[in-house]
Amino acid sequence: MANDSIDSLILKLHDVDAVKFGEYKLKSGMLTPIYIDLRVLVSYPSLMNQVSSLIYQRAQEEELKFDSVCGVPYTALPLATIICSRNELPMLIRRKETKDYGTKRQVEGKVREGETCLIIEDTVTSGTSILETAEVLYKEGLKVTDAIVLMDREQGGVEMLASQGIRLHPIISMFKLLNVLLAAERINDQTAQSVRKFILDNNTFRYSTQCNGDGSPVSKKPCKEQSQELSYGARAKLPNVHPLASKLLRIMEEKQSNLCVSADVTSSEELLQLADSLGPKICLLKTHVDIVNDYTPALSQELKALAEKHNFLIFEDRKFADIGNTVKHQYEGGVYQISSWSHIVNAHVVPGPGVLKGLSAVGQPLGRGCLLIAQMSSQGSLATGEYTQTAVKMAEEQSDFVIGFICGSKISKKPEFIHMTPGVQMQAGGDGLGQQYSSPEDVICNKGSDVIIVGRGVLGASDRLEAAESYRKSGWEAYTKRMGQTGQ
Ligand code: 5BU
Repeated sequence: MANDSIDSLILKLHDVDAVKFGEYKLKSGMLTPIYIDLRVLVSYPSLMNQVSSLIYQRAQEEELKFDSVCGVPYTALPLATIICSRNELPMLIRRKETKDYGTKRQVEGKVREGETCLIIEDTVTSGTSILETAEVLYKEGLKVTDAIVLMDREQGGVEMLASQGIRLHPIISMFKLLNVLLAAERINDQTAQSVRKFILDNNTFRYSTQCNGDGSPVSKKPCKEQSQELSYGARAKLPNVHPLASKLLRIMEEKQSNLCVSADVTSSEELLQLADSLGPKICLLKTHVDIVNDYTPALSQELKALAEKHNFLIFEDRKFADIGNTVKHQYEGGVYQISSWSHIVNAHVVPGPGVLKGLSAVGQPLGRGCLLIAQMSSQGSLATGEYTQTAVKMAEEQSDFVIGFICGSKISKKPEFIHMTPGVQMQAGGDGLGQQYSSPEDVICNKGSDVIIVGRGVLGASDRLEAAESYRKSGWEAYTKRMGQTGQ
C-alpha cells in the first residue's frame, strides 16, 4: 500500500474533523486527548470511496481468503457495502438488536455454515466491538480469521484479537497518524507527545485482566471456561510441535514448574551456585552471559551439566537484532559461542526475517530454538500493535526454529508456541528504571502466558530457594486455575 496515499488520507481525515484533538470521553468513560470519529465519512463520498479501496487493497495484499464481508455496525456498514458492491462479494449484515418478530435473526444475508467471513471496522481501541461481531458470526456457524480496520488506536486491540484467534490488519496506526499530522504542521510537538504518552499508558490489553479485570473488558471468559485449553503435557505431544518446545513442555509438566529464573549475576561461581540450588524448582534458567565478569568456556560447560542434572533448559537472553550474517557469527562464535551451550536464544524482529535465517542456519542443525521478542515489559516499549502482530506472523513462517515469544500476554492461539513473560514479581510495580511488574497469577491465569521469568523477585530474597519455591508454586497454581482444575 503506497505510503503517500495513506498520508494524504490522514490529512483529509483531519480536514473533515474525523480526527480531533482536545479532551474527549470514550465509550469506556476514559478521557482521551484524541478523538477519532469516522461517522462523518458518509458525508464525503470521495473519502468513502478512497477508504473502501484501501480496505479492499489491504485484503488483497494480505492474500486473505474469505467468502463474505461483514461491517461492524454502524460506521463500517456502508464501507462494507461499497467494497462488496464494487467487487461483487457477498455481504452479511449483523443486527445490533435482535428483532422480536419474524425470523429473529442476528445476521442478515445468506449464511453458509463453515464459510469464512471477513470483518471490517472503522476504529479499534480494545477490539471488543470486533470480537462481539465475531461471536455473533460464530453462533451462525461461520469462521472469522481476519479483520481489517481503518484506524487502530494501538491500545491493545491487535493483541486482544490475536489472543482470540483473529488477525487484525490496521490501515492507519495512531503513531503513523501523529507523525503525518506533525510533519504537516497540523499539530505541534507537545500535542503529539501527549497523545503518544496517553496511548502508551493506556494499553487496554496489557493492563487489563482477562478473568476478573477491573480495566476495560478483554475477554468475558472466566478462567474456568478456558479449560478446553490443552495442558502443557498435551501440547508437548502435538504433531507439529518443535522438538525443543516439546522437551520444555514435558519438563514443565514433570516438574510442575513454569518458572524461569533470570540468573542476572556477575560471577561464575554465583551463577553455578544458583543453577545448582534452584535447578530442581525451575524449567528454564535464563542467563545474560555478557554480564559475567570472569567468564571462561568452563562456565558454560558446567551450566550444561547442571541443566542435565536438574532437568532444565538454558536460555541465553542475548536479544539478537542484526542482519542475518552478523547474528550468525554472534550466535556461533566470539568469546561465548552461545549456540554450543544455550538451548534457547531470543531475537528482536526489527531487522525482519533475515535475523531468523541467520540464527537458524547455526541453531537448527543443533536442535536449538528461538523466542521472538514480540512485546517487552519495559515502560514505553515500542513493541506493540502491528509490530507484535508481525512477530507472530514471522514465528508462524519459521516455526521450524521459532518455539515461542517473549510477550506480556498470549498473542498466538497456536498451542505449539510457548509464551514467556518477564517483569514478574509477587507485587505489581516497577524498579524505577522502566521495568514493570505483574504477578504470576496475572501473567499465567489472566494474560494466558505459559512461563514466568523472574529475576530480582528471587535474587533479591534473603532465601533464594524459598523464594523460587514460592514463585514456582504461584505460577503452577495460576496454571491449574487457568486449566479449571484445583490445587494439583
Ligand atoms: P527482573 O529482575 O525480574 O526485573 O529481571 C527480568 C529479566 O528479564 C532481566 O534479565 C531482563 O533483561 C529480562 N527482560 C525483561 O525484563 N523484559 C523484557 O521485555 C525482556 C527481557 Br525481552
